[in-house]
Amino acid sequence: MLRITATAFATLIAALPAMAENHEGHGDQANPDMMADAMTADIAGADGTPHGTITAIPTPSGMLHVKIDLTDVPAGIYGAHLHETGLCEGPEFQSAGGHLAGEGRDHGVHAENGPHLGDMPNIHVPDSGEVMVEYFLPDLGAEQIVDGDGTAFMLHSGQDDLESQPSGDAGGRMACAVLAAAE
Ligand SMILES: [Cu+2]
Repeated sequence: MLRITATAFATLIAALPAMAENHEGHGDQANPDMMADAMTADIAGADGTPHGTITAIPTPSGMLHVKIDLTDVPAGIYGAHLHETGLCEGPEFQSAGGHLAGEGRDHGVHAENGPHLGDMPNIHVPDSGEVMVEYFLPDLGAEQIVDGDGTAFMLHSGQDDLESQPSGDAGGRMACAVLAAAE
């Protein structure tokens, strides 16, 4: 028992200088911590009802790791996207603009030039009203999330057909979260 503890302690001590060095190493980039930091935001309906959280984590692979933890949502199948403007103004949430699309790209994985950078699979919410999902979004880094207009997460009131332009015929905008605020 004592031996295991001592080994763990030694490992921690050995790791400390490396961690410190890493932090300093980031200093010469324009936005040192932005690249690696997770962004977490509260998801809310137009009336302010909380519906959970979204966390977006830029990764060294160039993919954005997204975790969505939904609460208090009626059972159903809902489209989910990242939208181009980080502004959630009810009741329609039109302030969030269209999808975070990417140059020359169409909506949906079933479209020839799809998907948009911010397209995600539909979220299937069970009777409990709670579900947690994780997605990987290719070619999406921190610089596209934290741009001048910011980025919003949008949960729609209908199912995304993953093909119709420009937004998958996913119905209205049910809940929104500001991942990075519009400047
Ligand atoms: Cu959308």
